[in-house]
Amino acid sequence: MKLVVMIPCCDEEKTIASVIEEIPRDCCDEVEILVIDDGSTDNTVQEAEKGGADRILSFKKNKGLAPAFRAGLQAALEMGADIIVNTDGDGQYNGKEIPKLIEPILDNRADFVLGSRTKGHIEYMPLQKKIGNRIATFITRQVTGYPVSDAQSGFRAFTRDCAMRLNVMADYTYVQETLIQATYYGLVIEEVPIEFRRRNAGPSRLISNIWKYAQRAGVTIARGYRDFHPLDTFFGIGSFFILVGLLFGFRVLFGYFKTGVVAGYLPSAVLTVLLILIGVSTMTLGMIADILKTQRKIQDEILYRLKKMEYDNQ
Ligand SMILES: Nc1nc2c(ncn2[C@@H]2O[C@H](COP(=O)(O)OP(=O)(O)OP(=O)(O)O)[C@@H](O)[C@H]2O)c(=O)[nH]1
Ligand SMILES: [Mg+2]
Repeated sequence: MKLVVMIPCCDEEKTIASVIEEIPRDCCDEVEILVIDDGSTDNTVQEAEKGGADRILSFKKNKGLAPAFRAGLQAALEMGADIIVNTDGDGQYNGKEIPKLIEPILDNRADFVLGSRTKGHIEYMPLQKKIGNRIATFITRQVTGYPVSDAQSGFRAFTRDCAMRLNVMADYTYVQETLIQATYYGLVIEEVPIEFRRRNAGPSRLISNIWKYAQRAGVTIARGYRDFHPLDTFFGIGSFFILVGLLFGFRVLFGYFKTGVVAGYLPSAVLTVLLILIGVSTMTLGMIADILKTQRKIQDEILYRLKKMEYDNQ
């Protein structure tokens, strides 16, 4: 059984070596550490080497956390990982908790294990981040139907098969998208309480502004929901327009019964037609999106089989 611990990071020269050193090398038959350096402008790579990273993947320029995560999963599969753990390079997650994190996978109970900070212990988190976390987790829970308690956690473990099933498309954050896909494809998720430490070295690299993060993560969640639940999305929006249109329609109808003419209610009549047309068009888009969902499912299945052929037959 081989474990690959992947650490996507950007400018974490102060912490990366200690993060690597903290990872227990005896929690699986074989443990390797993969660092994905996303165009760091400091000495992250040299420090990762000093810390004992087994493989370092370097991007020439910064591509973002989600592309780094995607590349990391691919590289870990190439390295022959049976289990993949993702952790951060800033030392906020405790590497000594990896055995606890992978336990549900070793026990064959789960495909995807999520380290939950809210079920565990948070040493420090600014209030606005705490609120943002709660809101994003609540939305992810509604979208996935899974009672997740900390959707933004970066301390996660995946089985090899689960890693092959995931196709991260976002360019900013992967955390919610992976949960949406895993629940949609029926993978078994389990949460494990974990410790979250204070960030000691410098400001957050990912979340410089909580509103910008909310906007970008919000778009990713909305896209995920739209892609996997197109009928609910477009029929929901379409029904709203039709309902409002009908309300105006009733106004026209009552006016007609009262006065015998429609002329006095012309603006309402026009609005009725317009809103119902928009509603019906939106529903039609939903049907097209539903066809695209089927294509997406087929493509995900093809990619899964290609990955199996590519990585399992090396
Ligand atoms: N690949 C890549 N990794 C990044 C980027 N930005 C941040 N990271 C890494 O993603 C992980 C999480 O980023 P943080 O900035 O710590 O985000 P956070 O933990 O949610 O926020 P803090 O609590 O303020 O630390 C860390 O390992 C970062 O080095 C990026 O642009 N590309
Ligand atoms: Mg952090």
